[in-house]
Amino acid sequence: MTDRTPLVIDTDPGIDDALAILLALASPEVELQLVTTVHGNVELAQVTENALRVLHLGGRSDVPVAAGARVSLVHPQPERAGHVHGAAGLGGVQLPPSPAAADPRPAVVALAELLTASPTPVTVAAIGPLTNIALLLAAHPEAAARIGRLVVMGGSAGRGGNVTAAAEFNIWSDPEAAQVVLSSSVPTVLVGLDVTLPTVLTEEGIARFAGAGPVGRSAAAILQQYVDHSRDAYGAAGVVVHDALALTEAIAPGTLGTVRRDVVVDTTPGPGRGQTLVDRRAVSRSASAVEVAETVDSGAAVEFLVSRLARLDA
Ligand SMILES: [Ca+2]
Repeated sequence: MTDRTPLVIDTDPGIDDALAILLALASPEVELQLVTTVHGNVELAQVTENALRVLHLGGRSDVPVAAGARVSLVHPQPERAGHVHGAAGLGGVQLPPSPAAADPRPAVVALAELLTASPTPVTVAAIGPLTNIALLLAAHPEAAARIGRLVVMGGSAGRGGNVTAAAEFNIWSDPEAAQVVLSSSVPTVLVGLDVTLPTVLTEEGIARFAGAGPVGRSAAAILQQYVDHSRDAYGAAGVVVHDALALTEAIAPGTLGTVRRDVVVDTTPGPGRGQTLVDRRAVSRSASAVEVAETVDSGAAVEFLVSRLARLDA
């Protein structure tokens, strides 16, 4: 028996996804039971391979990885993010292959089976496009109803977008799926650009876990291309690790200050496509309301991440 919260990560690794997975492995509050993959930063086969390799890096090739959706629900995702994450998704770093193969089950089946069998509520951290979670809601609603907490990295209430003027990457990659998920009654925390952009992992912070040992060193190597991109594109001395902040909230609920809001996703084909329209006029009482993360203690969140990652080599 364990009092650790069962955790599933639905992911498209991805540099900050890799960091998020390692953070979960370093955190005694949660027990990572399943990783499901989804198209997003790069193609599905590549993100699945990356997930296997990141788990192997963290010494946990026993955690099953189930591959999910190859494409968005309705429209093809217009653009991937290889220019940020490297063509293979892990910043040009070649991690050693895992001895494990992907789970033969489709992601949605693996997720439904885990949710149905779990004696305690499961936290699901969705840090890629929401295609798999929308499919779970459609195909296995009784299993989806057993999700204890769904922590989504995505969207923006007041900071505009990062892939278009209006939209954040994960939501823009599959707006129809996001609308399905954010209008469902699954208890959901939305971790958007409002809290991720101010939370910067500096090169000094990276150096702390890079110096802890081989796992930290590999994590830092994966981040290097992202650090370079951030410096060249934005003149920033550090990187925003969106997915790792969402994982911090999944691991330590209450890390972020949230307010219950009604959220609608723009699914029109126009310039607003993928925008999250967060109604901030009032606290919502609706059953489908979303806990929108609005405040963050960025220093504490970064310290949590850095100190946990340094433990991987302990
Ligand atoms: Ca991601």
